[in-house]
Amino acid sequence: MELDDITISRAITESFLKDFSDAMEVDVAIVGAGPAGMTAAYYLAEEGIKTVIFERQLKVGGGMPGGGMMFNRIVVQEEGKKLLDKFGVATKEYQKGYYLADSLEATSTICSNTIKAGARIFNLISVEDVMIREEDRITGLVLNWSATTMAGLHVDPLTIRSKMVIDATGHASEVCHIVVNKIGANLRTETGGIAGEKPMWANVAESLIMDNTREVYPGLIVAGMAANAVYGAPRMGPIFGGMLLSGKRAAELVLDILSGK
Ligand code: 48F
Repeated sequence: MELDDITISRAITESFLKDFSDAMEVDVAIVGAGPAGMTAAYYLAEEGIKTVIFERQLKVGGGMPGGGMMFNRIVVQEEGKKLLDKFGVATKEYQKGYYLADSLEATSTICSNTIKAGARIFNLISVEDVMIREEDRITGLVLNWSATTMAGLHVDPLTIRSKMVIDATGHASEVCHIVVNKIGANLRTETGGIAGEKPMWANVAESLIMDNTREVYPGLIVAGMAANAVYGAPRMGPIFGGMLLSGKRAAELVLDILSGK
């Protein structure tokens, strides 16, 4: 068969634009394709919820592929191992209760499961603002190509509508910061603002993260490291069980809210 370059180009652009247009009205829009965001998307898509993730970087996985200080291994505890088992990621017991996984296998396998479950991931797109309607409820996201920001170009963004948004942006908790910067300290935290993450303490961080995974503003759930940053809990470094479990918890909260529970 003789290959036509233009057919290849059309296949890519037509298919992408169709999917991007379809993603403009979704049930759930997730910001960040780290472990928490992808796990949330997986559990939502599995339930037939129309879910999309926007990821700023070229790669997915956030802090997961880098493991601990570029040693490409991650550690999970017993509860986290159960989720890695479900995704089909191999683990090896290091000591009782500490399980090791290859960070690249974990990242790629969780990503593959997430897409195969029906969630769509758009990389290279940054969320730069939120859309607020209906009595101060978050109803969508404002997007731009990450490359426009990197190049310092003055290009106006585009907007998508979603019933719920999940902030899974990691340490930066960017969506929560956008809300506070734009409409004041109105988050469902003690002060209404962002408490900021505390120094490394894996044991405490991992135990607090589930409770910190909450609807922090109407229509906005905060998950993963962003949840601990917003509620003033410690960071935890390269143990990842809490990220996976927080993503799952975020999906459960969204399912409850969407079903009116
Ligand atoms: O940082 P990240 O992996 O967040 P997470 O899922 O997991 C945290 C761990 O990696 C690690 C840790 C574990 O113990 O503490 O830090 O909570 O993934 C967040 C993703 O969000 C993207 C960012 O590029 C990263 O891949 N991101 C951040 N801000 C935006 C964004 C934005 N405004 N628009 C799009 N993507």
